Amino acid sequence: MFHQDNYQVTRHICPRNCYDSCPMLAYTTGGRIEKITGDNSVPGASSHLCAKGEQILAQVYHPKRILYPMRQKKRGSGRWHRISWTEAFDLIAQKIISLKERYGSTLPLCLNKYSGNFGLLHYAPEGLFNSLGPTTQVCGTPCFSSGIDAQRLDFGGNKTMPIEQLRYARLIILWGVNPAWTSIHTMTAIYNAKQQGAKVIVIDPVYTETAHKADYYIQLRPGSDTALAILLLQILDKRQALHVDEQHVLGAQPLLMSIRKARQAELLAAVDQPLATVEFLAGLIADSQPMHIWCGFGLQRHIHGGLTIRLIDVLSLLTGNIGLPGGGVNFADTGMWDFPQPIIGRRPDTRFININNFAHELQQLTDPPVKFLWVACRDPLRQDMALRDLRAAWQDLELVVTADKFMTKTAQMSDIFLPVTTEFESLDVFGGYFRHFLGINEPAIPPRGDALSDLEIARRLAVRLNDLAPGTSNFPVHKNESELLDEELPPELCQQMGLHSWHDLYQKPALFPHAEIPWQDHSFAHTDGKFHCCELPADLRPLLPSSAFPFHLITPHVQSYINGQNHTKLESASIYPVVYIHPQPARERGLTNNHPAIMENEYGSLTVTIKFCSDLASDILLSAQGTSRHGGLNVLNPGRPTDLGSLSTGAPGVAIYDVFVNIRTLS
Ligand SMILES: Nc1nc2c(c(=O)[nH]1)N[C@H]1C(S)=C(S)[C@@H](COP(=O)(O)OP(=O)(O)OC[C@H]3O[C@@H](n4cnc5c(=O)[nH]c(N)nc54)[C@H](O)[C@@H]3O)O[C@H]1N2
Ligand SMILES: Nc1nc2c(c(=O)[nH]1)N[C@H]1C(S)=C(S)[C@@H](COP(=O)(O)OP(=O)(O)OC[C@H]3O[C@@H](n4cnc5c(=O)[nH]c(N)nc54)[C@H](O)[C@@H]3O)O[C@H]1N2
Ligand SMILES: [Mo]
Repeated sequence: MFHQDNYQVTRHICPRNCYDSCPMLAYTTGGRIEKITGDNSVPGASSHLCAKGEQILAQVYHPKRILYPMRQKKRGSGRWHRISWTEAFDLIAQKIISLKERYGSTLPLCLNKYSGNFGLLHYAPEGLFNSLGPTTQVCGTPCFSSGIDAQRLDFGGNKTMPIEQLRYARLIILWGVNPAWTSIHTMTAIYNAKQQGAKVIVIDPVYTETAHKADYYIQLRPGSDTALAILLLQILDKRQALHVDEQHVLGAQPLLMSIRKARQAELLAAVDQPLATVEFLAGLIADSQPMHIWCGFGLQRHIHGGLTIRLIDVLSLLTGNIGLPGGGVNFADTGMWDFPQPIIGRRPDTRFININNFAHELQQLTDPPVKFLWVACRDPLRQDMALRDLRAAWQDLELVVTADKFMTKTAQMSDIFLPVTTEFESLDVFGGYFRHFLGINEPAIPPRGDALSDLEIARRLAVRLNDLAPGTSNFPVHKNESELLDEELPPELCQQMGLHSWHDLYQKPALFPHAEIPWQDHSFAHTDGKFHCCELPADLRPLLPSSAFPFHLITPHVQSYINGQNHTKLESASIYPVVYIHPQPARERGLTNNHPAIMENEYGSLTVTIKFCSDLASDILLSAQGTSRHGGLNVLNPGRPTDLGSLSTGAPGVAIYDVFVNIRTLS
């Protein structure tokens, strides 16, 4: 903290699930935060925040933020009344103890938590659950696990190059990523690279804002990137533009043999592109080094998502781009995963269920069933797959507790609401998964209302549990934030980041350990030191629309807020999801611009509002996730598993964009 003019200035870092993980400064006067800016005191950070950054302050003071614990008479009734923390903890503790007695097990207790705040101390709910005994918890991630596994299988690990390196790139391929919306600071680096002469290509079924800014745009069929990557490898192989360094690469020849055998006509049909387009792209790749490919998370939200990334890694390697400044393939950096995270208190007997298949796995658990659900940092009843089944599974839960800042869809179907602090009201440390920023969130203001941090909630509940039934929890209730951070960030780790201790983060943010040029010496992280090429499975066909459900439904991430977190904008949000459609198929179905329609498939149906968009392919419907007041897009989403993900996260990824629907008029 320091003082500037009349302000107390505190250091922060946006702890959301986002590529950019922006360091921030909060300016407080008279006990109220007046403004929040980017903190550019660490190299690469910006003084500007994104559109969602502007929502951050609005969230702290929004009139709809819930500041007191509450209890609901009947789930979904909206008949909430304020209770004290003592009452809340009593109700929860009694339930936990009685379930433990009834089932002779703590497995009926389930935690569903993910990415509302990825701060190190925000893993306290996991710690609390693990302190009770073996419980049921979610594993896996909807974001990026297929790609994480893919790169781990190829390189042996996951590293991103700092985006400033983009200035050395001659060709930048933005493949299934829309940074103009989801990572605006990378756009600045891309514009800089363009100014230095780099060409930018966007490959995306949707003509995104990023595509508008690119030199070239390829509108391919969703899920057909595997075919495109094979085509490119085929063409480059014929041109003798691929080079295999046997000393550092395993399995290249068998892969190339399969690639040579693949039928070009079938591949071209899959991508729905003329050969000339693919040849043009291959030509650019052959002639432009360094080439940088950014594989987005959107790219791998298809059943072959992992394989797609593996083939793109091979493309980059065999064209000699891995290890060059500005070259290589960025996806995600798991450097923060190497932190010890003792607060979690991991145990071998946790019953993990797939976060991407939560509804079905919940329904299948019988021995013992889940009866108590604690939701934190998530809104599954808006964002999860198989939403209809999740709503059904919910009925069997005896007590649902949601810890959040706002009355989310999930909170509306809970029995108890626990109000949590924002990143301006409690101490924590956080690091990203794409940029390498590590920063502190120091309290700028005291907790608003009765809000408590997730950590403080865990501590107080543990105390109450032990009052009622001694020995129920061994959560470290006597350690304060500072002591816990000492354990999270031990001296060896701090040393690697050039810090004496995490307290240095009060002075300025840092960078967690990372490579400037990943895999520069071609010494890969597998035990044999080699890059491991994938094999081509026999069946590579992407899922395609059918006559009953002739549209791909793509539901990407939106610009001005994150995921379903449109809390501060809900008032102005549309009631029904807005679905974009090309005017021609719309007219064929008698649909009118700006009018309601029914979108449906074998899993469900929902009312949407139609908007015409002539940029779209005629078999694609587009609707940004989380934008409407009613929500519900994911009733149509079965949550098909992707090919990879389990290796690193314990569960496969989810093919969020392999969804097929029909659309019709209301009557
Ligand atoms: N503003 C904002 N920023 C965010 C988020 C947010 O909600 N809002 N969410 C955060 C989170 S949790 C995540 S996971 C990331 C996601 O960030 P991104 O990786 O940018 O994610 P998506 O929006 O899922 O998809 C990106 C693009 O992939 C395209 N795409 C879909 N299918 C295919 C395909 O088959 N092939 C190709 N080539 N492209 C395809 C989509 O049309 C979309 O334009 O962003 C993070 N940052
Ligand atoms: N159709 C469709 N569905 C999708 C996706 C898609 O692209 N299309 N994307 C998927 C992806 S990649 C993701 S990551 C998920 C995201 O979906 P969710 O995992 O549900 O995440 P959010 O919508 O970001 O909600 C996080 C919640 O955490 C709360 N929160 C914020 N800070 C804190 C805190 O400190 N403590 C607590 N207890 N709560 C806090 C926020 O208020 C918010 O309500 O959605 C998935 N669902
Ligand atoms: Mo995500």
